[in-house]
Amino acid sequence: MSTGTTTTTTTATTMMDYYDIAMRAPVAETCCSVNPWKARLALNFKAAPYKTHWVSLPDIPKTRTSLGVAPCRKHASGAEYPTLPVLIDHATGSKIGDSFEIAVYLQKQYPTSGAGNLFPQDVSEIGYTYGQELAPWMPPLSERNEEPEYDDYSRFNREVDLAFTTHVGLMGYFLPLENEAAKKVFLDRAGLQSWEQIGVHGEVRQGLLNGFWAMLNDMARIFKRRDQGPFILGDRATYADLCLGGWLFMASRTLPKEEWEQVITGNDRVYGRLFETLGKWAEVK
Ligand SMILES: N[C@@H](CCC(=O)N[C@@H](CS)C(=O)NCC(=O)O)C(=O)O
Repeated sequence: MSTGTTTTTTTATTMMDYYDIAMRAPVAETCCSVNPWKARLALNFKAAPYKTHWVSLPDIPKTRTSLGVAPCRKHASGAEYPTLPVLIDHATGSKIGDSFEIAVYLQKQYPTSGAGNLFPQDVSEIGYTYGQELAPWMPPLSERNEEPEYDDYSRFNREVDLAFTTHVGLMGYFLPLENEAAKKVFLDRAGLQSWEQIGVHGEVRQGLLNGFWAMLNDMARIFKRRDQGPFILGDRATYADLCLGGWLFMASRTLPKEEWEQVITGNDRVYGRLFETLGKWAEVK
């Protein structure tokens, strides 16, 4: 007779399905979408078993619909903006379509998995704010959940997103998009005809770069609170590092070489050391 005991596990053992945006082959070397990178770093941090499904950019809306995951972002027009990543955990029947929610889910469901707690301490003390909203023509960031779990991390994530998204024009032209159909999605959205028009060159680039360097320089103060790194709070990684890491992975794969070199060598190498250390959770599976 069954004793009626149930087996619970706090570590992930069932293969999950993970959805990221396909770039040009070899995709493991080119994938560069920031929010999927944040979730990938979290999945690897938690040593979760998962398989990545690469979705062509124009197919994101129908993929998200077929998975039954409602969009969590809107375009500036107010129209729904279906995005990736999405994570499906068959062990619990959970479907999660937002990188922050994925990290929270992994922590709640699998508290002791992998490298441990993604949210080990309050990070409101980091106190970082970018202090500027996005230009009105840019797709707004996802609305923050009113009362999110780990509110301090959610706020930090939003400020980092504001800081980098403001300068994302430096990277857009260099996205290693899969094909013309993927480029057309961006061109149609921006009302442009040729990929060249996406590029930011010359004096305009210099102006945006000046803002980018100033932003990175100011943001570097978040590292000044501890004696040694490589993480924001010292020798222990938190999800805050992974939020910043998502942007560093995108920048590493899209910025022209000399600009990327400046990111990782500048500011006492705080970004360079963080990026290198996060490499241990950067495997593309
Ligand atoms: N709040 C969402 C935002 C996700 C998001 O914006 N994803 C972008 C890639 S980083 C996307 O899917 N873009 C698709 C497109 O531009 O068509 C999250 O954190 O997952």
